[in-house]
Order: sequence, then C-alpha cells, then structure tokens
Amino acid sequence: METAIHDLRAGFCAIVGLPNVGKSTLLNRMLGKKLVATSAKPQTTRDRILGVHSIALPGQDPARAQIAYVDTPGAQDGKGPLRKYMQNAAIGAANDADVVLYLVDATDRRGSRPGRLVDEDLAALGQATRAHPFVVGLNKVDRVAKPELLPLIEAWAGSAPGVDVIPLSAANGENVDVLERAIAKLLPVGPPLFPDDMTTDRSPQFIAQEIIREQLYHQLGKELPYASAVQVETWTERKGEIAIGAVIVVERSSQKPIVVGRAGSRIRELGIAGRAALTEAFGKPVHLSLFVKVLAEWSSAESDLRKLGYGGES
Ligand SMILES: Nc1nc2c(ncn2[C@@H]2O[C@H](COP(=O)(O)OP(=O)(O)OP(=O)(O)O)[C@@H](O)[C@H]2O)c(=O)[nH]1
Ligand SMILES: [Mg+2]
Repeated sequence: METAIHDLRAGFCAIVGLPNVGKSTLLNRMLGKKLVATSAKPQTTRDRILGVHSIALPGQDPARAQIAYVDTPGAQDGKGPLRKYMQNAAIGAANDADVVLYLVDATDRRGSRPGRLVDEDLAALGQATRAHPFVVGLNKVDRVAKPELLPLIEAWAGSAPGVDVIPLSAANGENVDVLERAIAKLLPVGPPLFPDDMTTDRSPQFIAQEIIREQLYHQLGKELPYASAVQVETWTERKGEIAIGAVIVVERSSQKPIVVGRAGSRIRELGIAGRAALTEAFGKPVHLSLFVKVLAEWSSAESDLRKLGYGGES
C-alpha cells in the first residue's frame, strides 16, 4: 500500500542512560536551541521533557520524520521522593516510547560494559529499553581516540541482534544527523503527532526555570544545586521585553546565605548569567529578579515536590 500524502515517520523517542552522559546536551543540539538544563554535575535533569524535531529522509518513502524526543533524568539508584520521581520519569518515558535511545558516555569506563544495561539498579530501565526497538548512541567521541572506539562499538553491537550503534558528539554535532536517521527508521508511519511549529509541551516559564536552575549547577558548590529548585512567580511581557521574577528554593535556612553570597554577590552573579542565558534563549531582552526562599526539606515532601512542578503526569 502506498503511504498517504500526509504520512511521515512519527513517534516518541526516549533518551535514557546514566547520569551525565550528555542526554540533555544532545536534545538541545538536535533542536538547535537551549530547551533543557545541562551541566558537568550528574543528575541535572529532574523531569521528562519533550522536544519535537522534524527531519528530512532523502530518498526514502516517507521522506520526512517527526521525532518527539523525551529527555529523562539519568538512571541511578537512590532513595527519597525526588529520586523516586526522577527514576519513574525515566522508566515511564522508556515504557511509553516507540524507540529508545540508550546514550552512553564513550569516555567513561562504565560505557564499555553493555552489561550495565541489566545491572540491578538499572534493571527496570534496561527492561523498558529492551522491550522497544532501541539505538545505542556512543557520545563524547570528540574525546576518544578512534582505536579505542572500535571495541566499544563492537561490544554494544552485541547487545541486541541488528542494533544500530552510532558514535557521535553532542558537543560538536558530529554524526548527530546519522543518529537521528537511525532513530527515524524505527518509527511507525502515520500522520504527524504535533503541529509543525511546536517544539515542546513545556511552557516558557518552565524553560526559564530550567535555564536559571542550570546556573545554580554552574555557580554553586557541590551539594547545593541538588537541594535547590527554581520557581517563576511573575512573568510580564511588554514592548518586546520579558520581566521575570523567580524564586530559588532551598531546603534549609543555612543554605540561604550561601546562595545570596557576601553582600549579595552570588545572587547578583546568578542574576547576570541567568539573564544573559534567558535573553539568548528567548531572543529578546529579559529582566530577571531573583529571590531566595527556604522551604524546609522540600525534596522529601510530596506536596512540596508537586508545588515545585515535580509531580502530576509522570
Ligand atoms: N566532550 C564532550 N562533552 C559532552 C558531550 N555531550 C555532553 N557533554 C558534557 O557532559 C556533561 C553532561 O551533559 P548533560 O547533557 O547535562 O548530561 P545528561 O545526560 O543530561 O545528565 P543528567 O541530566 O544529569 O542525567 C556536560 O558537562 C556536557 O557539556 C560531548 O559530545 N562531548
Ligand atoms: Mg540531563
């Protein structure tokens, strides 16, 4: 049967893997803009986030694909309501997907062990991955010598019959188009799932929170980003500019002075960097006012988690 004129390859692709392998960097790269927070610290992503990307499939029928990527929190062991929420977000996304992209850090020794897919702490995610067609992406090849890469590709090629193993660099874009075509190949043919101009299901406010939260990972010490959340409280658009009022929520009163810094120096720096990143992301001038608030032990209280946006659909 010939494909209908409006048909294309369309479906959901969950991006899963260990923390810090570059899942969010890859999603931003594919969409060509900053949608989600990335950082050198593991467990940056807390929630599943949708990013829709349409690509051409030259010489194929259908000749177009609409891939609905779902970025997920890095798979990890851990306790407490926030960790649980993060784990469920990743497993849920993999379960709901048409295709799973299992992303591996090719510079990490753990990346050389496909067995990791079935390790105990990752068992549920491994199972969800294997229940679907999946593609393995070996990321960060910009930092791996070619001879070291070949055994890695071979090892992962053995993880399932016929599985595509694509070396790539989310940082410089190398091979990302090849990866996307390998994913598209596995999607069902049908009508588009989303309108052409839609890139995410998240509000601009949510994206702003992610962008501000990313600055916490960049500028605060080791522990504090994990004890923090960001909430946009006011949003005013006027004369082509956006004025944003946001609160940085911490867990303990002892954490507040650290975020504020000596004579307000830290929060000023956060504001400057946040404003620059927001201005770039939204393509118009942004004014940002930041405040710090203590919400005692928010990450262990289900009701506070929901208040901060971690809850609901996942
Ligand atoms: N050299 C290099 N670094 C990369 C590449 N992709 C991502 N990174 C870096 O790896 C770190 C982690 O990137 P993220 O995109 O936040 O990783 P993630 O998998 O989303 O992490 P979680 O959300 O914590 O699970 C950041 O410092 C990125 O700059 C790559 O292709 N090459
Ligand atoms: Mg991430």
